[in-house]
Amino acid sequence: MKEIKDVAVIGLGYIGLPTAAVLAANGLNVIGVDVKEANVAAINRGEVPFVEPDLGVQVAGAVSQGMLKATTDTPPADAYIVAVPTPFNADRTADLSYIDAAARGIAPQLVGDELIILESTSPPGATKHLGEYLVELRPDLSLDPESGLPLIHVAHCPERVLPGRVMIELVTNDRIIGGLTAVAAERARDLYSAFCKGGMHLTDATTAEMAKLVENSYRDVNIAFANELSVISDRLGIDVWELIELANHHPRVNILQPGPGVGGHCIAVDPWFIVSSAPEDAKLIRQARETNDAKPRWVLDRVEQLSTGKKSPKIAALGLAFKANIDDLRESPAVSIVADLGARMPGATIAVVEPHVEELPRSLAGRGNVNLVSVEEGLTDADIVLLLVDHDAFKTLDRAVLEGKEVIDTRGIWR
Ligand code: SAJ
Repeated sequence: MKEIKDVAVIGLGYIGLPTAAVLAANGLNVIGVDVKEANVAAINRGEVPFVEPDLGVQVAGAVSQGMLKATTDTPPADAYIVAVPTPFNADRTADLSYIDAAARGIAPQLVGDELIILESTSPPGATKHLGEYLVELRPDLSLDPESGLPLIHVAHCPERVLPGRVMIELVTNDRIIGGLTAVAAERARDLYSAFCKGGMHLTDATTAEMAKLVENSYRDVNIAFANELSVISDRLGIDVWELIELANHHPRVNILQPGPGVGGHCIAVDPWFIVSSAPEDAKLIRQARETNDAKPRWVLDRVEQLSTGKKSPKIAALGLAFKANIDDLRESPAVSIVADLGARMPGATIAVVEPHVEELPRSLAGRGNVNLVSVEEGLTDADIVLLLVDHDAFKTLDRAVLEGKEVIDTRGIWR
């Protein structure tokens, strides 16, 4: 069996680049592949095209030692790690086109005995699809040990690292490794053991795919429960955060926190991959998505109620990121709430405060009644203060500045 010395990592984004850097730091010869030429050039200069603590040092070190290079063309390698996006289509089925494109790059380079690992979060069956597509492109190779043809080994190893802690969690988290065959899983485990200090749990590919989706769906369902409680509590005139805090004193209860909705590119997306693979059965998972997706609308309705009778209300919207203390605006409920407010209330002025960004995202930038301002400016003459993200900077605000204003605190930080 071939010893793995050269690894190609396809997709140098939030997961692929850290994985490439950590493999290179542990003695493997790594070639990173990406379609974005500017990112490839930056990485070859030892620079990182996005923010992730400690990643810059590792990339710079690996590049200067000649262990990490980036390119736009997939090279021959002993192992391939595919870490490309898996967004969803308009009908919420998974878009596997980036995985297919990666396969078309890999296929011509294969000679047999390579290990191909899919790391992208994927719907059940995607790893099998990748394996079958590779052998369709290369009928001289096989996945089947009985075939008599040279084999390729395909496995799924989903990433589960938390943005902001990627370089730590890559090393310390447990990993789930699902092979199309037992040999594929074992070979993937051997590769990850170069840097992974967590437990490595071997299974089949579909179970590994589902495990990742289930982790994020578990969180989504729990947050949906909290969001539903917040709507019920509002109707009953009670404080949902006190309610949850009290219930969580029970030794077997651990309810998460309500908010303005669920954002990010994982929890708001992954449950749909389960729903689309079993639409008749995934009732609770679908309902949780719908409950969380409905929360921004509920927040909007509350702002509108408080604005009734005011001719040109001044609204301060605090926070745009999808969660606290980060600059990531992807799938952020705060962004969609501000965009909808701007459209639904043309007479209102919306002062957005987001200390983690320098400019408004494109979806907000063109709106005449939405501006990015400092926290002082935003609060000075606001009629309504709408807290959307629990950034530390907002938690430490002097509450006196809120006096005399209508306050909607969607994260419960000013209770
Ligand atoms: N949120 C709430 N209430 C809560 C917790 C979170 O409303 O009590 C909201 C956040 O504000 C945010 C969204 O949920 O809008 C998601 O935030 P998150 O911190 O729960 O998760 P992500 O998306 O940053 O990262 C998740 C993690 N998954 C789990 O914790 C099970 C991470 O480990 C995964 O690697 C990541 O998804 C991924 O890439 O799939």
